[in-house]
Amino acid sequence: YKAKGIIDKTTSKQQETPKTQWFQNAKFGLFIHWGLYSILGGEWNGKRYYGSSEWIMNRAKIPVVEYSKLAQQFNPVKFNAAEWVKIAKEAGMKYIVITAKHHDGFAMFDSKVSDFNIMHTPFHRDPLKELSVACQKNNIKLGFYYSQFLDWHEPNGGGNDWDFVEKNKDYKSYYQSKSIPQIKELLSNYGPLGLIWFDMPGGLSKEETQALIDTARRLQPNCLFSSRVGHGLGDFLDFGDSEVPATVIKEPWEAIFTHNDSWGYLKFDFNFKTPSEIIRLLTNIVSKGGNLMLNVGPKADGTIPEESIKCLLSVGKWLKINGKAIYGTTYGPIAPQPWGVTTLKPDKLFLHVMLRPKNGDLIVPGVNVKVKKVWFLSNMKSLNWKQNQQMLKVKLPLVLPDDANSVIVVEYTGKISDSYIDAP
Ligand code: H79
Repeated sequence: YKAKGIIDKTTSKQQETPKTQWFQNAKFGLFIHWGLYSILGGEWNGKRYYGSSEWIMNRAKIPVVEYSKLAQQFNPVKFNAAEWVKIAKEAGMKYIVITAKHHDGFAMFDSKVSDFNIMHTPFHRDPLKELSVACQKNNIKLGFYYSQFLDWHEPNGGGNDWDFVEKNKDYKSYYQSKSIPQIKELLSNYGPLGLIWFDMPGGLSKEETQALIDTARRLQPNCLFSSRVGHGLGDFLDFGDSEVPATVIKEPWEAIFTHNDSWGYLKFDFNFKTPSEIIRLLTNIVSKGGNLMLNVGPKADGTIPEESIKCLLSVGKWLKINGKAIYGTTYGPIAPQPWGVTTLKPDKLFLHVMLRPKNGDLIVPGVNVKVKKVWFLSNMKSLNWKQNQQMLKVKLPLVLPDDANSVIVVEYTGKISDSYIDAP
């Protein structure tokens, strides 16, 4: 799904500090897909379904009555909210978004609206409540993914054409009886939320979508809503799943990627991205002004796969050293170069060197400000440089401090020109 159009900024304009400020400074978030599908891990009746495991009910056309039985065995006794939040924190992530309800219709929280929820499992605990407590303690923003239109459990919800007949459905009654009441529960019972992550719009006109947002805003004026609420509405932009836009986007935006090839836990998928790949992905996204929300798929026992934890902690190590060039920056004013990309703070330009030029000369075009000093962020070592009207040239050592991304700080005075605006 692609976000269309641009977001409604009228509310943020009225405020001194835009309410999207925290989001734009955050840069790195954790996405968590966790639900009944985590029990199956991509396998149903001995058949394996590669790819998005949270889609298994749809892909295997599992009848509602069959799928619902999974609730009787959901018991993630190893779930520990504090541990998950600690992992996110150590990874350098500033927000967490977890599936409150995915397309399968199962509420991972205590809902009075529908019994198809986690309190009606042997687990009998509300993990979203536990996460909200742990997030508040650790100063991490919490957001909920909520599938507002697709709901394969409900006769009038979108998407299930194997139990129900799509053309007979009354989507409005589904919104009125489940979707909107559950969104209200999420906005009322879990403290202040950073955002609601809507996905896959449908069944509502623009006016009705606006009314839904208005209802939600009355409950939490500062909560952000993702653009996948539909009709060009929402507070920040999401593009397609695993999609990075080609160039700088100046509106608040986020790219979502998953650690392997599935959002939900997929027991036979070990195609995990390496820490270097994540660091470079994050860097490229931040240089275009966006956030990376990286997804993991916890198992049905409540643990995050070991591969994901290891990778996250490794990315966190890099961020501990290089975070100054990521958090609170704006997009790079210099177009991408063969060696890498840039990010910006008012008096510092950060060069993210991901590929060392063979001759060791790092050419940075378009630096039309007075350079004062150039050094490696990680070890503070000064670098030799020369500047003329066309470029800044930095002499690199034979070996760079970091394999994935060695950040160079360029301290300058003056106002650097924005090549995305000023370019002919
Ligand atoms: O929650 C994750 C996905 O389940 C959800 N968005 C992310 C964040 C999503 N909903 N819809 N889609 C993604 C697009 C649908 C893609 C599909 Fe397929 C292609 C559905 C059927 C074919 C991918 C492949 C999913 C199942 C098989």
